[in-house]
Amino acid sequence: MAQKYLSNIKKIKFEGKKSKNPLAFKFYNPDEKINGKKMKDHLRFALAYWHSFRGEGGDPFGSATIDRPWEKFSDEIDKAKARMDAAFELFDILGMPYFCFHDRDIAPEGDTLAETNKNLDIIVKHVKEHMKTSKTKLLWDTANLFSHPRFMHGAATSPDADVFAYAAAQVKKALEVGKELGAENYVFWGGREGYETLLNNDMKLELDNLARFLHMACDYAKKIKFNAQFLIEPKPHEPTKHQYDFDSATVIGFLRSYNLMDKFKLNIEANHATLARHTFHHDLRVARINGVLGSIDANQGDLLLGWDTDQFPSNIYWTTLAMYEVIKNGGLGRGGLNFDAKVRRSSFEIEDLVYAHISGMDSFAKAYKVAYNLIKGGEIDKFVKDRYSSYSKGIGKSIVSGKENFESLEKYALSKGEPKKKSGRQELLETILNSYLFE
Ligand code: XUL
Ligand code: CO
Repeated sequence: MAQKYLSNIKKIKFEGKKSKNPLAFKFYNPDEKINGKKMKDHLRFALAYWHSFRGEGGDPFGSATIDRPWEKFSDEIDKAKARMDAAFELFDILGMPYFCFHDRDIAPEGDTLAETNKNLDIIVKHVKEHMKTSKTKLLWDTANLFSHPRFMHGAATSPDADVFAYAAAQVKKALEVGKELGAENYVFWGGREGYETLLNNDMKLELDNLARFLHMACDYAKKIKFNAQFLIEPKPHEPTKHQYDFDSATVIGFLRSYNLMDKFKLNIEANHATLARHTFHHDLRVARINGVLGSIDANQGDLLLGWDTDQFPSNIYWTTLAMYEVIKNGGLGRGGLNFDAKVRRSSFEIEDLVYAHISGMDSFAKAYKVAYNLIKGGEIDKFVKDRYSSYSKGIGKSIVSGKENFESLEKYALSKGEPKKKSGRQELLETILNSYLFE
């Protein structure tokens, strides 16, 4: 594809860790084989259209700092097409296997829903043209059910049934778009599904309606034969004070209560986990052990700041622990690593977008290797196995196989006396992890 907007940037190549070229990968070698597959097929990186192509660098204290050359058109459809052209140039430069978008990121909202859908159709056609020649595919799409004022009280959990209906119509269209563009997943992030005060809130009805909405989405996807993996993305707060999809554990409880567990997996975002006062690692683990680790929004927060800073991931310690869970999960299946991350307001140049993605891709590639070696080395697994070994013999085996009760255990405890203390060896284990990181 002829480069129009990013013509001064060449394709990013792998040059290895000794390279000092800022426009090269140091660890991400897409075709390198590890653990039976190519790096690019393990990592399945995606670019988040909303941050990289709609982010303008504004914050509550200041206006936009980012001024892209493709934003020069006055007609909104021309502008939307130009953005998409620039995006496919960047995908090519980065060798980005996937991208993700909200419906309203890619096409402008019209005066009516019908007009909005028409705008979307025009841009979807344009995307399809690009996808004919591009290697980049759609990891997931989603519907923006939070920006427009109509959704100020929520969408599927709005107190107004007309808003529920509007949101249903919007998701119906987004599912059709996903099918049209071959999306491998479809994401439901709760937007404004939550509350500000319980004084005006019927929580039971709102949660029942959210479940009704999700069931309807599943039914419609089945009807149109859209076979994407459905994902729910937990977040504890922001924009609402309390988001219903608080964290992995809460969402799993919700899915179980409403008979949706076999229809959904989770899309875990690092910065959302930390906002819930969990580590990224924790929320991935909870999803994994419940069989619902589906995909990842790859970013990082700043632990000194209490909001969703959506930074590009560069902390190798965190990415390694994340990859540990992914490998233990047997990979991400149809999911991937979507850079739901934005360049800082002061990183306003196009090159910054490229550096940011290189940093993220390298941070996960290095992490994958470290985590793979750590698992292969086996010290952690062996330690954990030994730590719980009392459950594979004697009384422990009998507890696990359901043969004991409180009376039998009292008898055992009375005869056995004080249990022996054993160290958890946290510091040793942290040193072992470091030895793989510094290898
Ligand atoms: C918001 C967020 C969303 C979802 C998609 O915090 O992460 O961008 O990923 O709606
Ligand atoms: Co996200």
